[in-house]
Amino acid sequence: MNSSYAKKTFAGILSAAMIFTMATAVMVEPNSATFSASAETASSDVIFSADFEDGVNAFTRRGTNETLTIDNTVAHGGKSSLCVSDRAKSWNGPQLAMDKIITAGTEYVVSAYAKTEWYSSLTLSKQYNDSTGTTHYENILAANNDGSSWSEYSNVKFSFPAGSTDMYLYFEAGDSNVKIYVDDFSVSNAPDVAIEDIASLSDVYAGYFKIGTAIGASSLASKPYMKLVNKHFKDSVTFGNELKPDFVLDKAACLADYEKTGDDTNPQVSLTSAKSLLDYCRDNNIPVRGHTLVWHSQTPDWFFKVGYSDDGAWVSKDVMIKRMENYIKNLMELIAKEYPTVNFYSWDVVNEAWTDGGTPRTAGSNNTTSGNSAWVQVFGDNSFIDYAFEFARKYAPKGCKLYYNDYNEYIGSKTDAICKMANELKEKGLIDGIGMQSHLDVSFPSASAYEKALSKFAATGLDIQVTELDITTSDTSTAGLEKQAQAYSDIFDSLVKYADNISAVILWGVTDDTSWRASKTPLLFDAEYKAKPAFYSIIDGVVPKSTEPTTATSATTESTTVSAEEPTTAFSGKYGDANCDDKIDISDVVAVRRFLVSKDKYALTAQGVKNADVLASDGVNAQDAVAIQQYVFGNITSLPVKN
Ligand code: 9MR
Repeated sequence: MNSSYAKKTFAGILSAAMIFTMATAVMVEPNSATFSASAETASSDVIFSADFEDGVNAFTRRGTNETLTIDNTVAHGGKSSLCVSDRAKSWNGPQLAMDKIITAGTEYVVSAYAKTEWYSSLTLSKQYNDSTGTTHYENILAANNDGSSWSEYSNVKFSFPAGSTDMYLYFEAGDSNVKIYVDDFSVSNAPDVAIEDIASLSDVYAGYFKIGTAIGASSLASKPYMKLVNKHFKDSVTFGNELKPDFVLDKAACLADYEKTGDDTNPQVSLTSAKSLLDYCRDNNIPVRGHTLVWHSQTPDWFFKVGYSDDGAWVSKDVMIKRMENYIKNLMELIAKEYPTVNFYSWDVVNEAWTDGGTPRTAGSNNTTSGNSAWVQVFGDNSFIDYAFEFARKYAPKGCKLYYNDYNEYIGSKTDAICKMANELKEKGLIDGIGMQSHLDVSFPSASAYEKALSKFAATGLDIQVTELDITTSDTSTAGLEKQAQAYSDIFDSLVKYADNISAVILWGVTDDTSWRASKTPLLFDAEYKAKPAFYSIIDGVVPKSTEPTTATSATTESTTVSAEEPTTAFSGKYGDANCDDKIDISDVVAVRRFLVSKDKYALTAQGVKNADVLASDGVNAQDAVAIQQYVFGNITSLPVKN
């Protein structure tokens, strides 16, 4: 991308700061007492409500001890609320059975007021059984209540995976001694929000590389979310969890097979968790990145233990080689049999096998000590990688490309270890590419450090895929989001530079609120399904591959000039003030960028157009936005820009 998206503006303030540790769960901890995670408009389509004026309604207790009463001394609206007292465990509290109220696989919003008797964590959660009968407990919104004011839950999105049964919404509180109060509770159909009429990301990058995203089974329940997937990320999807070892390895079937055959080297697999996603990819003809076959994380210990027992001895290397081969064989065969038309164009064969220092992981169970590897425990070293690629090559569908995938891949010693391993596997014809996860932050790594890793990986001659891109920011103010946009722009500049070596760029999710790093808003769309400055920054200035025009992108090629009929009177506006609010600030930069993407949708007034044309009379274009931004950040001191 020959983008000039204010590249220089922030060059001086990028600094090396933090290295990520990989978290395994996301807690959404809003800092205000109103928790809203929904699209802008609540549906008026209320399908259940309870104001607790006349009784506890359909609510029941989760445990056996609690007492549910109507309390006439504490109320949000009306005269009373639901009070849950005599709690004995933190998970005790009020629950509402949902099976007769909602349909699994569809998105809804819940609104309520809740409080605790005194300060405590207060969590809105859901419980359900999946189609195998396994019970899941998942937080919808985890926060604290100060014990005096009501926490407002305003149109908070939730859904249950298709096929779920025994579904509940419930509140629980960390302090098992506090009473929980709930009032004005309602469930509504989620509004079907229209998505913005803007350029499609995968169209903008057509000819450069595929653009894709990660989705989960729960994503399918949200119509607006899936509209964004279909518009911007239709080249490729990765399942966030559903094809990982802990989702596909079927312990009950493994034990049954072992009992029947006496052979514990033929692991049985199931696509139950991935079914709805595979159906979606089949029905919409969307190519899939398989993620992931061999990983130290999200893999049960019993897979490595004698007789598939939870607490048995580790198996020998010979047994594990057989298990690994049969696991990969069985999985590939099951997918080919049940989903013959789904295009698995690539697979992450091994994930995260090297430490940042370029050494193998410590032997042991990741489930006991995070970061340890049961593969290293059984093999003694990283020699399991060769076997994994050998078996993947043997059983993966024809044409499916095989990748080694890792994070912090720009840290020198890790880059070098990956390159060494990749070159050796390449010699043997076992590997096709390197996956750079790319979980980045606005402050680290620098674009040049990232590009250095790209250049080293490109030098192996293997393909590169950016497999899990997101860029966090702790500052979610307008200026913070602009800084994030700059970081995205810088990374995409490097990716375009290496486009000949890169076949796919995959974002790790679509909207911030559903990200594994939600509190740091790392993605291109916000919770209201609106494109963020980061989105505009990466489509800005991309020269379409097919038509090769002489100027900027499809979105920005048209310069808008003030009508020729306009008299050429002296300028009487305020240069830079694109939104005519009498101030020149970052919102003017955003207004200009949006205008360049869609003049209809993000129209500027005639005066706004004149004010925005700070490069003097050549129409509004991307360079005007850059100049206004430079002015806002003090890099230039006056507007318009004089030649
Ligand atoms: O996005 C995944 C998240 O839902 C899971 O809780 C987490 C658990 O390990 O895994 C996340 O995906 C990871 C990916 O598989 C490998 N690279 C790091 C990703 C983020 O943790």
